[in-house]
This record gives sequence, C-alpha cells and structure tokens, in this order.
Amino acid sequence: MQIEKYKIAEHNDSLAPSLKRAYEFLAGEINDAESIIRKLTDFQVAIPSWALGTGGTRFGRFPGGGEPRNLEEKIEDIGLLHQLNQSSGAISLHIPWDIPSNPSHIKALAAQHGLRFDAMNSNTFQDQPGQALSYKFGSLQNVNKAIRQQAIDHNIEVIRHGIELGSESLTVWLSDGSCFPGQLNFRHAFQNTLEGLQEIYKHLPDNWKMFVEYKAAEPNFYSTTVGDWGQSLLYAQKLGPKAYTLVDLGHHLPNANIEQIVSLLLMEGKLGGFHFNDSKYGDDDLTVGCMKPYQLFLIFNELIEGMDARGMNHNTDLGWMIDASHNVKDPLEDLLQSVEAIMISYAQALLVDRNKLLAAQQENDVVTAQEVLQQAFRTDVRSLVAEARRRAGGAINPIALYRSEKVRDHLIKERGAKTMATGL
Ligand SMILES: [Mn+2]
Repeated sequence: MQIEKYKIAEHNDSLAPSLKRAYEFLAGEINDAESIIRKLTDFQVAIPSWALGTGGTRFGRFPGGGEPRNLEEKIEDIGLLHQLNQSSGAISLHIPWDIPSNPSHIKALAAQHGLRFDAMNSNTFQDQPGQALSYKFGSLQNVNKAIRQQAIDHNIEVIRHGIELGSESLTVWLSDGSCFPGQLNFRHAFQNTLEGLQEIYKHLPDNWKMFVEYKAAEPNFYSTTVGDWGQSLLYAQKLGPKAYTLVDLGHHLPNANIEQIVSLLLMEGKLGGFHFNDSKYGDDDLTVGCMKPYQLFLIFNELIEGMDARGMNHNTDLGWMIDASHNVKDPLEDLLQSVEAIMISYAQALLVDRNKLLAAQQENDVVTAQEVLQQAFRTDVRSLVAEARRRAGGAINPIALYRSEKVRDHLIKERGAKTMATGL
C-alpha cells in the first residue's frame, strides 16, 4: 500500500512548528547545516528483501501477519518505507527466495516506487527443493568438485538475474567452514573456495563488483573459510579489481575494533559494501543502533574520513545495506528505526571537526581528540535528519504516521493474518 500524499502533508503540517524550533536552534549551533542536509538527502540505504517478514531463530518463528507473499509485495513494502523516510531507495534481493519470474515487470514496479536494485545475494548455505547435491559439508570449499560446480553455477545464475534487473553487484556470503578440528584441510578449503570465486568472477560484467562477506562463526563453529576481514581481503586481492570485502557489523569476534577494520580496508581501496545491524552477543541481527550507537558513530566517522581521503562519493561508492531480522517487532517499523539510526550516525559523523581532530592527534592531545568525537556524538541531530526528510517529501515522524495510518492492519486485511514471507 501507499500513503496518500496529502496525508503526509497533513502529518508534516502538524509537526512543522516544533521541528522548526528544534532545527533552527541546531542550525545555529553547527557549521553548514545546509550541506549536511544535502548529503543526508542523497544517502540511500538498501533494504534486504528478507527483512520484510518476521525473522526467525532456530527455535521458531512468529509471523505477525500481512507479510509480503511475493516479490511484488516486498517491493511495495520497501516503496512504502521509502515514501515515509525518502532514504530507502534500493532493494537487495536474495536468490532463490526472490527469483523474478518477469524481470521487466519487476524492474518497472521498482522504478515506479523510486527503487533501484542494489547487490544481489546468492545462497549456498541451504539446500533448495529439487537441488541435486547437498551443501551439508560446504559449497565452494567442498571436497566434491561437482558440488563446487553446482555452487558456481548458482552464483552465475544470480548474476544473470541481477543483470536483468539493473543490479551492479553480487554479494557472496558462504557459510562454509568446519564444526570440528580435523574436519577440514584449511589450505584445500581456501584453494577450492578461491578457484570457485575466480570462476564466478569471470562472469561479472565489467561494471559489476563482487562483495566477499566474511563471518567469524555460525553455522560452523570451529572454522569459517571466509572468517574475518583478513581472509576476505586475501580473496579480494587475488580475485582482482572488481572484488571487494564486505563488512557486516555482526560478523566479528566479540569486541573487534570494526572502525579500524573499515579504515584500513578503505585505505587499500578494498571496502566494497556494508551490512548494518546491531548485536550484543554474536550475529544477533538486531535493529541498527539499538545496542551500541557510539560504535556505529565511530564506524561512520572512519567511513567518512576514509572515503573523503579517497575522494569517494558517500552515497554511491559503497554498497549500503541493512542486514537485520528478528522476532518481536513489526518488520517495517523496525526497518524505519534502523534507517533512522543510520542517518543519525551519518549526520553526527559529518559534524566531526576533522581539522581539530587531526591537530589533536598530531599533538598527542588525547583529551581534545575525545572531546571532538564526543561533541559530535552527543549532538542531538534528530531535527536535522527530520528536516532533510521533510524537504525530500517524506514524513517528519515516519513511525508515528505508519501507526496513525494503521498500515499493518491494512496489510493484514489485504494479505491475510497468516502469510509468511520467504526468508529465514
Ligand atoms: Mn550480512
């Protein structure tokens, strides 16, 4: 469903006076609010097609009703999010959960909602119905050449779907690894995986990127064949200039310094994509910014510093995606919260006084360095983000409008109370 424009306008009219007060105060306190607003307006985060239904765990799944029943309805849901926040103008598809049976129709529908297709995601971490060979002992790492070939062929098929939709990148996340010591020859697993990725790489169009996503553990709990950024970078360097590392915030060992990782990957020109989520223990896939907003800010601080050092476009030169999914919230409200958290951290990072920070670093003035960062982090930029959204035609308070319009009730009425979106 879509919300009528006049309803967004009415909602904004009712909140405009208080937003104006807050925004004008903030704009008087910071440097060049207008240029930050322009950057916020440009910045778009891709919504993954698997996050529109209620996420499950291995213990169960509790769907909330009105979940999208097909790819068309997933695109409609993302269109609605984008209508509300004007920052969700892209969709990241997962194959085989979202195979477009009529790509030109799907492409047109997405365009109608102002959406483009971000990275395509392959899946060799599950066996699909009718699949000839099993990935139980891995896909590209497998000791069986025929299984490796099946995984290669699948990725080539995903690229083909992506070309039809106008996507320009492939994310490969492998669950390959081992659960027990001795199960795997690490070198053989690496070599097999590299050879498979090289085959896939050959099928990338010239303007495409391949993102090699790493993950420290789960579902394998002894070793992972792309286990950390070092291993991902090794693959990306051996593959060539179209291959990059993808950082997923939940895929590290506890307390890893992710901001340092992104800084060095950017320095090497090998950071390609980013998966936002938050976690307390492992790959919890919780709402962005719900647990560690300061960490998210510090990561954005390094992202901006590193991208600016290389003259990169903040919006287009990295793939920005949410990768979160869980049990207890309305997935659309959750995604609105995640995108809001991203925009807030981005805005705060744009506020950092880089000259002052650099000078403090040169002087070993540790106290000032911390003051500079925390000055930005402790600035309440919510009115700046809301003003950018209002000017772009979105809602000043997306969740409030979503609720007052009873969107979920409408979706349940339209789609039924017992629908379940494809996904985990
Ligand atoms: Mn991910």
